[in-house]
Amino acid sequence: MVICVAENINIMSKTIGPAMKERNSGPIQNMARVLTENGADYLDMNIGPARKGGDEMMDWLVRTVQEVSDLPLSLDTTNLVAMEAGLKANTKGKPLMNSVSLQPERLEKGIPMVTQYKADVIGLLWGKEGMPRDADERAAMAVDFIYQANEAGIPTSDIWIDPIATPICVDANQVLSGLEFMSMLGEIAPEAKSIVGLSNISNGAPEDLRPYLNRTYMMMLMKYGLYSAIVDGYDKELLSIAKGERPEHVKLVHDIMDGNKPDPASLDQKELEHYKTTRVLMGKVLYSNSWLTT
Ligand code: THG
Repeated sequence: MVICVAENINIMSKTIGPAMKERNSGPIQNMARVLTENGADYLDMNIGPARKGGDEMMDWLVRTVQEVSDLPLSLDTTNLVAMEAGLKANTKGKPLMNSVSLQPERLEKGIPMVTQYKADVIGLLWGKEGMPRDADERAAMAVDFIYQANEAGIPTSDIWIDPIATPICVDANQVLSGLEFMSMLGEIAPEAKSIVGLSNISNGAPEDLRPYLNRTYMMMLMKYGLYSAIVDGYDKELLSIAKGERPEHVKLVHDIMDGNKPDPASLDQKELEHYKTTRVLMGKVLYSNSWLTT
């Protein structure tokens, strides 16, 4: 079972963005209802950087969504004033702060908020010099984050480490090192949780093909005990996989990762899609928009 944080209530969305700005609750509440029905475990409240008025927007958004859904919320903003407004407005279970990075100023202000509001926190592996370059840098940053949080009294089990997924069409090596890091996290900090933004991986790919990358990528991460994922809450197939309802396909993907090459002629359509997509995400085949058909 992978905990699913639905990403769809976000300010970048063509329908939700304007609704947030106009404080038009209808489209947002409709979406929150559907995501809840679809089986999401958390709803991400993504208001972006929201430099001006972010606190009012987050406060309004949290109240609006809580009127129609009992799901716990993930508060997604880099604006810590807005973050605090969301934590104050929250009434539905333990909230998830999305996120606190390793940038010194964000750590300093973000960590005390985690303890004050008894929240869970996403430890985003983004530091002074930006994004980690490989698995070892991610490991070092994860250790650093957990250490500093523990010092402030936050138990490791309240920390969800996010190695930051990047688009496959931009850098296949980053996808590989993210996976490699995930294989290490269980040994580095067995009590820490993990979270990965699956849609990041398919950013830039044709819209109709994105789900193939997101789904197979999640199956690959499941090999290393992925705890949670930020997902497209309209992708019901993805939610089924997360709930453990596609064990044969997951096994196939893990076998391929272990180097056991199935005979492509023996695979049905869906298995073949997972096979091809796994090979692309493993860096064995160069990504192109026609990876499924060639
Ligand atoms: N880690 C953490 N938080 C995150 C991310 C992460 N928050 C933001 C992001 N990544 C996850 N959320 C989204 C939200 C939308 C999309 C991708 C990731 C997306 N949207 C479509 C697009 O841009 O084409 C369509 C938007 C729409 O119209 O709804 O792809 O990695 N901790």
